[in-house]
Amino acid sequence: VAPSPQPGSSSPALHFEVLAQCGRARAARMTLPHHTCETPMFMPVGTQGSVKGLTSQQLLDLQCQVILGNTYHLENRPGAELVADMGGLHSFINWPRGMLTDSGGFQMVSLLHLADINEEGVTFQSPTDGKRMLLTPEHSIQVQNRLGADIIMALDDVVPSTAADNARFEEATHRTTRWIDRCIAAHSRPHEQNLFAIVQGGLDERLRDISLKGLVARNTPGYAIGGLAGGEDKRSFVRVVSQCTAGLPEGKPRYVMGIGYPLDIVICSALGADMYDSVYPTRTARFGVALVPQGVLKLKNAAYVQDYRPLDEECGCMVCRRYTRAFLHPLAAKGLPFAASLISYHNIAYTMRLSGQIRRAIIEQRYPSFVREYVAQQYPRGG
Ligand code: PRF
Ligand code: ZN
Repeated sequence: VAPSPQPGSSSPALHFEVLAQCGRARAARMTLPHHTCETPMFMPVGTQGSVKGLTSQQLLDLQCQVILGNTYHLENRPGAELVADMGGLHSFINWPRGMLTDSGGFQMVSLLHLADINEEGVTFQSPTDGKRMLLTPEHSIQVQNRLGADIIMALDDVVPSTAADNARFEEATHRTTRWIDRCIAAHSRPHEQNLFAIVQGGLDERLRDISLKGLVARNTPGYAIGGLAGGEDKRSFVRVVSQCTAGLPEGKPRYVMGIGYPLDIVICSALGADMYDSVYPTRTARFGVALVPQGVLKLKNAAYVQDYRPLDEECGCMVCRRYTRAFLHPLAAKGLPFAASLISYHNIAYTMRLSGQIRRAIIEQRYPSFVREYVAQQYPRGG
């Protein structure tokens, strides 16, 4: 019997090929203008164009394939025009591999709390000079076209899941679909950059379905699942991701935005997601917290004063080969940038290694047992 063909797709600037499937989980290869990526993959976030505490050489050493930049932060400082004059984000930050920029709306809504959203766009007060600024779908795409990332994100109407009623979620769902048409029309570089649509709809099955149908009909090169990671309960989280991955095309990449807890990456991959991003590994490092297979180590804790083991015996990263928990403890306790930098390095190494293990388990058709072992390791008493 001939093997059944695996799903895939080709767009002018993205080629996606599923190499193996295990249940709903899949391992794929995604070719972008600047890099060929292996999925499932984790993408570290570099807000201002740099991943906090790490050099781009370190990100290369860590096998990072794509890093994130934020439209809003980069437009604010140094400005997209200046970045474009420097030859785009890749040469500005000296990063040869994949880049993805987020559209900016989510950052303004979540970080500033000053944003006011209407049909035209997102209005916010600039944190640098206090001026009122309007970010429209057209402006977000124009800025992202100037920055030149391999993947650019549609401007979506993101509702903070805590402070909203059903009518607001309904409005945001339909508006996100109307805005994707404005984003597509404004996108001037479809042969160099891939515009991804973002599924919204809160925790409501009917709204998620409306969003999925509307966006899938627009046939973008890839899709993101937005509106999650705001502290919703795990059952709702799993239900929404599951519904979205089931409703998205099999042959295109699926990106769950804002996901970085190791267990969430493991679970979303089981549901058929391919890409993740989060500040979690680097942010938690700045609080002195290291990711390990058993959970986390809070290095400020006095328990590590005489602990001469590496952070993670299984890791083998530059930090785990050179430094002990006892060495890192006082630096973390004092909140020194050096500690943040070393722990960030390890935490990214951990998350990258996890993605690789997930991928291998899928290819070797043993993902269900991998998930069971991973969960058992993190919750040894069944908690
Ligand atoms: N939309 C955009 N960026 C995001 C998200 C989203 O929903 C999330 C998840 N809430 C993280 N980053 N544009
Ligand atoms: Zn390590």
